[in-house]
Amino acid sequence: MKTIFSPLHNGHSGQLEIIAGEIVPGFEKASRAEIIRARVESEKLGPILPPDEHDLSTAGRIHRSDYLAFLPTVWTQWQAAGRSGSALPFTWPTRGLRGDVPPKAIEALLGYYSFDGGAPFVAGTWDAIKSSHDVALTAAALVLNGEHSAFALCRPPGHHAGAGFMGGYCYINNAAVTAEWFRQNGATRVTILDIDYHHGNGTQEIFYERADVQVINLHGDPMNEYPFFLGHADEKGSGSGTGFNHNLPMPAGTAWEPWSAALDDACKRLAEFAPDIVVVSLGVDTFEKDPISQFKLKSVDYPKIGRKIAELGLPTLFVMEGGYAVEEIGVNAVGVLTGFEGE
Ligand code: SP5
Ligand code: ZN
Repeated sequence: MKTIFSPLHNGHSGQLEIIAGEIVPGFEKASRAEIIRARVESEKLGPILPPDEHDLSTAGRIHRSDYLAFLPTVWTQWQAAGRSGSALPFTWPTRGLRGDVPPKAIEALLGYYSFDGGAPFVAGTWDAIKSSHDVALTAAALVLNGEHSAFALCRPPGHHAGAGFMGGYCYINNAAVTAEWFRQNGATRVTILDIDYHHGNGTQEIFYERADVQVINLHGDPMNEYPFFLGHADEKGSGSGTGFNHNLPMPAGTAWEPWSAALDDACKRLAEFAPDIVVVSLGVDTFEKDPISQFKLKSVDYPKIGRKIAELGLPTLFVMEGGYAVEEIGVNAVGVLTGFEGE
């Protein structure tokens, strides 16, 4: 399996975040992608190739145009306002406030275009976002052109980014862009199978009214887990999309047995939909030692996930999402891929 990777992700580093009331170094750090890349090499998964440049036209079909136009300007606006550090929001237009009037000040625009304070900007952030988007589309093109699978080693991740907002370390929804691109280029039906620990709220929102892109999520129950405000089992899609969104929330402490039973269930629903292509939102923050997550999967479980997905027998694009146990992130992420390849 080929891997697409760009070193430009390294410019998106040095962020801070607030977790449990403490300011800590960001968990979504550059070493994550570097360690996965090194493991792809040492496991001899296949060639590691740079992305081709892709324009934002497909992204523009799933994201709001004002949001996409905003992203490349954030760091310049932040500097023009005389600020340094990381560009971060601190106020949001929640219930009772005007969410329909984009303000002018950059610190307010950051809140207008986000749902949490988990998507900081530094000098290299836009180039990293764009490279991650290009990585996803370049890997997607491999699959469309006949490769059975490909690995988009995306960083930053994407599945929390909605049509008009960032959050949860995500800016452009890479997996959603590839699903839309497959639809534009000959695929009739596409499934996004999201196995990141966190619910892919952005992906769900983007395709919620559509019957051509099935979205299946396995994740921590939003009653007690981030992103909290979406991801319940009763969210099944709306309008013509009714029945094409599937949420399988699970409680803290979930280990391999119940988790894999949910994956079996997901694969059954996926096979019934019979997509032309599967996009896997591949998060490995389901790992027992993940510092911000509560599932109990072990490293030996990840190849079994890959094997199970391979049994579907469908062209498959893996798009990297979360996973914060940096020491084991390469073993776990690449474990899914080698398992898929039957090793
Ligand atoms: C792509 C992705 O995986 N994004 C995840 C963003 C999670 N941000 C909020 C994390 C809150 C963690 N709270 C747990 C406290 C652990 N002591
Ligand atoms: Zn996650």
